[in-house]
Amino acid sequence: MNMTWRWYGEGNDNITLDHIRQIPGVMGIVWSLHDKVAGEVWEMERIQEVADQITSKGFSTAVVESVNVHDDIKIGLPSRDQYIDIYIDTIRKLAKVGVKVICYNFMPVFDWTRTELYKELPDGSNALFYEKAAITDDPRQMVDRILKGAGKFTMPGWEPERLARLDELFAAYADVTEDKLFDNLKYFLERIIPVCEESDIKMAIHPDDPAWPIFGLPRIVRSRETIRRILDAVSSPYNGLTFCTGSLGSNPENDLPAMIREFHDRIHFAHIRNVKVFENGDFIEVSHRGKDGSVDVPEIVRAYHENGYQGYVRPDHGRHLWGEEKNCRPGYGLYDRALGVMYLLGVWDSLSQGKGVK
Ligand SMILES: [Mn+2]
Repeated sequence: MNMTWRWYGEGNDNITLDHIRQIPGVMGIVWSLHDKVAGEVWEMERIQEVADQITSKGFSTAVVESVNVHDDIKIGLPSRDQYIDIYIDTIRKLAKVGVKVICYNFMPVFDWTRTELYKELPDGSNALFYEKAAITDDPRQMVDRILKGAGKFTMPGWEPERLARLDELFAAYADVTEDKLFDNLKYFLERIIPVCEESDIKMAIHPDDPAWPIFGLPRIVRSRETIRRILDAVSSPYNGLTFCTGSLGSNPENDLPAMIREFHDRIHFAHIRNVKVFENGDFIEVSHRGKDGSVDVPEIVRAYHENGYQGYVRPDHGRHLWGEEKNCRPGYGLYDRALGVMYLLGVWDSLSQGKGVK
């Protein structure tokens, strides 16, 4: 496995590349131009600038998370073609700085959804929490809560400017059923995958988080069946998956190791984290250790290992430890993610003893 770390960029992340260099085993930086909204042109100079910062510290630039997909593409408006042209332009530019994988999602209106950003765990740390009963019919309440909790930090998918138009966005998606959203994804993939093949960049769709529809909005990347349908829609290996155990693991019906064994050759990027799912369906993010939550992390790593997985991996969200929540982006502190890297590599290395699997 090729271990990576998500970094929000110079001046936009209190964790520096020099910090990240000291975490054993991290080979690449997962990056993006975080000030770009969906549909905006990415200038080559800006791309090159960030790529140079990353490579100057000895890291690979191979994974970008995310290039966001404009709502008009997801809704299927006539204007989608111009936004797909811009997306294609970005793919071609990213190929020039060594990008091999683009992680993206196809969730309407919201990215990941939680009801609390700093829920205290029994050990005194805190983490992102989803309380089913707190999801009311009014999405505005949840948006206000998330944006207030995030404070000074920006979060991908939670842009205040875009969410200010919430009513408008919901109205635009009113006729978008699950099948229509799927057709719009297929249309998008059919246009971009030939370019990805030329550019040698693999697309890796991120599952919906949580793995079920919310506020009446369709969500189409949430289970074995829905993922199979997407991979079959455009059968190129360049149409692949970001396999996120936290997102898919929010639904205990998803058999994650079995899904990895089935999809491994289409998984280009692995997000590994643990969630503890309660009987009422609430869930909270916990440490990466398998025993601390509902996701059998050692078995997940084993499923990758037995298939000789060479793809990119990152510890996904972490808890906030030792007071760092006062100054870190929700889910993206330093300490728990660093512990996660060591746990994942520890399991991997123990499986590799004497087998020569890197
Ligand atoms: Mn994820």
